[in-house]
Amino acid sequence: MATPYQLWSAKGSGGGIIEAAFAVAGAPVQVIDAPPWEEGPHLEQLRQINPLGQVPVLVLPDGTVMTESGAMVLLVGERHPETGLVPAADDPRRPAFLRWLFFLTASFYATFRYDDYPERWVADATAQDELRNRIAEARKDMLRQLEAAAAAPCFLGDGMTALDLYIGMMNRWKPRTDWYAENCPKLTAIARRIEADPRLTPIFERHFS
Ligand SMILES: N[C@@H](CCC(=O)N[C@@H](CS)C(=O)NCC(=O)O)C(=O)O
Repeated sequence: MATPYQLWSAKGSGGGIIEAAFAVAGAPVQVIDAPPWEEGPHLEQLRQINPLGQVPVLVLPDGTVMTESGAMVLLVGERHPETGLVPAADDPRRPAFLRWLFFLTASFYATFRYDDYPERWVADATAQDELRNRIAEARKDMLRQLEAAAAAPCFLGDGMTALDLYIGMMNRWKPRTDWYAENCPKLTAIARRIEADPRLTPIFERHFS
């Protein structure tokens, strides 16, 4: 039997986005639970394949290691073009897709590294609170930008793309579902649609039960 794709992931993490991409592609992936926030022998193994100690990490059937969820969804989408997860180079939605994929990963997702672990960046407790609060506000500003740019029923209009998978999963993260429902109705509608997709509902149930 061919070596499967291996996904190092953790409950509630961005690994769920990659699992969702594989589910849409109908392609098998072996999920390895490696929560970076829990002590255990998996931590050293995780750091060996990703020195940042983060999940998700995708190990390809040929042994190539990929970090960065944005790179992974591009790969899955390109290897499974029939999914429409990644609009093709000549698709008019392509520039917006690339823009918002990088916004979601490089600007938005990246913030969690700082306010989940403020003690890594500043020693003083007051400074840690300030860092947490400022990042929380910056994150809400970014979500308002996303809300203004969102179409319906999917982020780019018709046709689910990888952006919708991010929006679905991130809806459960800070500032949490209730804030989204109150402030970002379009993102909320996209997230609900994604969670209700029968290919994806089991992933959400596993990640958020
Ligand atoms: N840029 C990375 C971010 C990954 C990330 O922040 N992962 C979180 C879990 S959702 C993590 O592993 N946090 C632990 C840490 O940063 O130490 C990506 O897009 O994959």
